[in-house]
Amino acid sequence: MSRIITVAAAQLGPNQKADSRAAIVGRMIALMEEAHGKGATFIVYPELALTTFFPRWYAEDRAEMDQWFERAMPGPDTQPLFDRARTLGMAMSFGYAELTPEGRHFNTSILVDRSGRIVAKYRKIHLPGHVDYDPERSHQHLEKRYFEPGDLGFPVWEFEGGRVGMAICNDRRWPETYRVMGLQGVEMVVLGFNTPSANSQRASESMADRMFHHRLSCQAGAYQNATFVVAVAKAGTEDGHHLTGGTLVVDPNGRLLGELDHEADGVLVVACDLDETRFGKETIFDFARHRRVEHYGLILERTGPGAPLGRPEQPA
Ligand code: CDV
Repeated sequence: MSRIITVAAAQLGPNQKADSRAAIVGRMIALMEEAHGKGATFIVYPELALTTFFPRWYAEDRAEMDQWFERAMPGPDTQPLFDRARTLGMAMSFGYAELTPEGRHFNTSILVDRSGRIVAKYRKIHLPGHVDYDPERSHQHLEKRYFEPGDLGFPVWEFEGGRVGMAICNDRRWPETYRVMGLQGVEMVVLGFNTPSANSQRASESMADRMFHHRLSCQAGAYQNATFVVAVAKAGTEDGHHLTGGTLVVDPNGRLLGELDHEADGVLVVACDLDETRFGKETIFDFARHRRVEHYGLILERTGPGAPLGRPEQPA
């Protein structure tokens, strides 16, 4: 199989509360057809692609939020997406809210192969925000209320002729996300995001600051692990709340290969030669030769920061 993955980063414009799943899936199919016409064989959609970003809304009774969750994948509303993907021979990845048969709630994303089979699942690990209503914030971000932290780790799969891993939104800001996948030889990280353009706890933070942090995180993760990163936004004003755009593809050098400059539905198609990951993996980021795990113990021992380890006679 070719080592080139022609990937489509399929940005969605806003999904309003009143939009039906069927209407949103219709838009996703239109993007898939456009991506196919541009030569893509793997399409990546955003986090919580099928709904509005509901964690911005507080419900005293969290069960009220179950309306935004999928009990089956594919289900009646998403089956047409799977059917179209199979007909076009398009592999895909998208995010959705998962409600398991045991009643557990996860912010999930999947890899679907060209035959329409779900071959991989990832559940978001770094859940931002808070559990309870917070009147101090300009808006709520209740992912910690409505989801459990993912329980599947950060696996990498042999997919589309390469090594592909998934992350979701806030995960992209954490070096551990990429490094755990880097240690499995990841060549393409695909992730979707819903990033409010305002920081609910810091009014002075500008949209430019938010975009800078987004690019910085994706570009650093790509470079330091010699992998492509495909980051896909749900963008625009959703239920009166603005989400940034910034759908982009980064190469293993950390360079931007392309970025959408709007906040509507649209595809960014990029041919990614996975062999371009080899140089970084075999030189400056040859982990086997250069990592010094004997000095990294604190990363697993501590979650938050603690006392400095340096002593007076042993300068830190
Ligand atoms: N959906 C997210 O995870 N959003 C966060 C916001 C809250 C900062 C993000 O990291 O983009």
